[in-house]
Amino acid sequence: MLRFLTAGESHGPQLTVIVDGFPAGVPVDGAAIDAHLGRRQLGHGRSERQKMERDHGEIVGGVRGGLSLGGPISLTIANRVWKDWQDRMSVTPGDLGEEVTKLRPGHADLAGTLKYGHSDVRNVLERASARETASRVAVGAIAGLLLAEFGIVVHGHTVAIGPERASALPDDYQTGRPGANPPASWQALWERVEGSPVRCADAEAGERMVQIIDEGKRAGNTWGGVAQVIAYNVPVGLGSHTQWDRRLDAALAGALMSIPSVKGVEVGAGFGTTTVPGSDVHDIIRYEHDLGWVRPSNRAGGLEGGISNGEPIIVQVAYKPISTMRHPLPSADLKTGEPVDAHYERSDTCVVPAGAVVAEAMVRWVLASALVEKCGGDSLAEMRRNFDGFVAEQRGRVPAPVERG
Ligand code: EPS
Repeated sequence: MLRFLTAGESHGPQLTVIVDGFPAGVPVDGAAIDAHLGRRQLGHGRSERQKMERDHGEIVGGVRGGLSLGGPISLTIANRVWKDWQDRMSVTPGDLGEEVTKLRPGHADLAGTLKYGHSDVRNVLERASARETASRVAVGAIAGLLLAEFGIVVHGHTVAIGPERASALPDDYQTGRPGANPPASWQALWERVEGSPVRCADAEAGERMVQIIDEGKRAGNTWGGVAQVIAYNVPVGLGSHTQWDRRLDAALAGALMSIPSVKGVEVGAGFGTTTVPGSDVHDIIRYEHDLGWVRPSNRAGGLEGGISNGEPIIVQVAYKPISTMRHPLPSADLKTGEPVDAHYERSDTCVVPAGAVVAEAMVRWVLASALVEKCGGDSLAEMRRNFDGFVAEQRGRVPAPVERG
């Protein structure tokens, strides 16, 4: 079983990650982890904090000679800002500076301080901060190293920021074809996404998104939006219909909902399936002898009965506009109950492009966990034997040619 834990505060010395149950013998490339950490720091509309950090994952356990050992992998990400926060974030008793008491609507401030009995909102906001998502991205990058061994690729991109929406990806990106999964043109499209200031494949929509973020920033306001994550080459058979907590769609939705700011998760055509009849929703099944099982559409998002069906896994994730605002909403003071403006230090105007990278990481994590469950996860060699055996068995289970005439 794969599991992970993260620890650390936004302005503490470091973030700490432990990934447990990771198979032995997987090549672990620190540069790949750092590349993903760097991608999370990008995006038009990010706060000044991203200029202060240069996230690097320092592997401090579980890897030797470039290969995973099968024991817990542990990794740290230093917070560069800590040098200016050592007194306020000190672990020993002393003067911790002025308490934060002006509650931010939409953040964990009120519920968290009441729940844990704190008098200083900082005791909650430090851990509730989306700085923690750097840890998730490191975890997702480690999971991605395992997925890559099986040809599974996962990409996230922005489909909407506020009211600005990108045009949908062409149909051939949404369905899987043996040998063309993802389609050959994916690389070029993906480079456009990586080069876009808002991680958007549609350049014109991307410009409008940049504009609306700038307007939001000038107004001291924030914008949410929607990211989409697509996973290609996911084999048939991850997850299970047999029990509620083994359904892969449920695991994906739970993992994605755990990302700060996320307020909705949609699988495939999702909410769109509710306004049209079933005949316009379900993906018809064909068998072609040269291609195998073929679906001309993928409204199911690669998931039927909680099991991956061999089509690309497609999910959309809705991010609310973040709740720390330069023009704060009316709120109340934790200690006096008096009306005050909400607390403001600094904030992002829009986190959707970074959110797409975090969502990608969580999808990688869930798929890697399901793959370990399916293939047995002590070592990469063991997984490969089981994976190859399972795929070969699937290939053998094809219908006999139909006699026509
Ligand atoms: C973030 C770091 C944080 C915030 C942001 C995300 O840094 P700081 O608290 O120093 O400004 O910029 O956190 C939030 C959006 C939030 O709501 O907490 C990061 O590294 O992603």
